[in-house]
Amino acid sequence: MAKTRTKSGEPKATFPRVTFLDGRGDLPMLEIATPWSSAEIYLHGAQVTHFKKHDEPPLLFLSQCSCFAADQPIRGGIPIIFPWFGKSADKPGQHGFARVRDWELKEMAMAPDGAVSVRLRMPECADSPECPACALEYRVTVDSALTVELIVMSRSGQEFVFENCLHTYFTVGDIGAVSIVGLKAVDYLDQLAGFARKTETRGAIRISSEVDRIYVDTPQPVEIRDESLRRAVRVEKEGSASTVVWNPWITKSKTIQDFGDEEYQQMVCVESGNVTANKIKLAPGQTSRLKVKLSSAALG
Ligand code: TA6
Repeated sequence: MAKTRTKSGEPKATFPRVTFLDGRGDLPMLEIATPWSSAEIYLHGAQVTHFKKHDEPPLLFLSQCSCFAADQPIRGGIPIIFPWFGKSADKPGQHGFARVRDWELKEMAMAPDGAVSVRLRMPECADSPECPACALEYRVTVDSALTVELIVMSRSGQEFVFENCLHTYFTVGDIGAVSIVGLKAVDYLDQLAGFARKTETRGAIRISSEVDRIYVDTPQPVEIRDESLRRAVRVEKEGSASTVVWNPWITKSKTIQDFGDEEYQQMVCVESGNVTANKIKLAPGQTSRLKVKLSSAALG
C-alpha cells in the first residue's frame, strides 16, 4: 500500500489535487497541484494568476497591488484580451471585456500521469455594438508546463473581425539581466512612437527603458533568458501572428494604480495574439484557436 506519510510522519502530499475556493476579493478560484507544479485560476476573466514548478520561482508575475474585484481586471498572470486590443475609437475601455467577465467552469479532468485540464466558458455574447454574437472557451492544462487555449466560435451571420491576446506577465529576477530572443528582423509597431513601424535589429532584446511594442507577422516561438534566475522560459504558440513586449519602466509604473512603483524590475510581458494588422477575420459560424505553451528550463 502506497506510503501516505513522509519519514517524519507528515501526511504526504497527494497529486493531482484541485480545490475550488474563494480567492482574493472572495472571487471564486481553482487551486491546482500536480506532481510538477501548482497553479491558480480565477473564474473572473478565466485568469491564470499563478503557475510555479515545484523547484523553480513562480513563472507568472502577479502585482502585489492588483485589484480582485468584479468589475476590475486582475494585474498579472494571463489576462485574456478580447475582442479588441488597446484603446478602440468606438468601444468602451481598454483591452476588451473578456478579462472582466465571470466565466463558468465547464469541465475538469485529471490525467493518469497527474496533469490537470480545465475547460471554462464565457457567457455567450449576443449581437451588440461592441461585439457580434459569439461564444468563447478557454482550456488550461497544468503539468510540467502551462498550456492555454482560447477558442472563439462565431455565432454571427456576418464576418466577425476581432483582436485577441494572451497578455502574459512573466516573473523575472532582475529586468536588467533579461534578454528576449526570437524577434530579430521582425517588424513592430512602436506604441511609444505613435505606432511607427520599425524593424527589430537585435538578436537578443534587452530592456533598459519603457518598452511597448507590437511585433507583427511573427508566428515563431520566443525565449526569455533570465540570467538572474538562471532560467530560460520558452513561449510557443499556435494561431498567433503577433507578439507584444511590454515593460512600463519607472515613470509609467507610477501612473498605474494597481501596480507597484518598483515592480517593473520583476516582470516583463511577452504576449501572444492577433492584433492591429494581424486582427482575425472570422467567417460566419467559423472558429478560431489561439494556443500558447509556456515551459521553462535552467539557463544553459
Ligand atoms: O500590452 C501592452 C499594453 O497595451 C500597454 O500599452 C499597457 O497599457 C498594457 O497593455 C497594460 O494595459 P492595462 O489596460 O492592463 O493597464
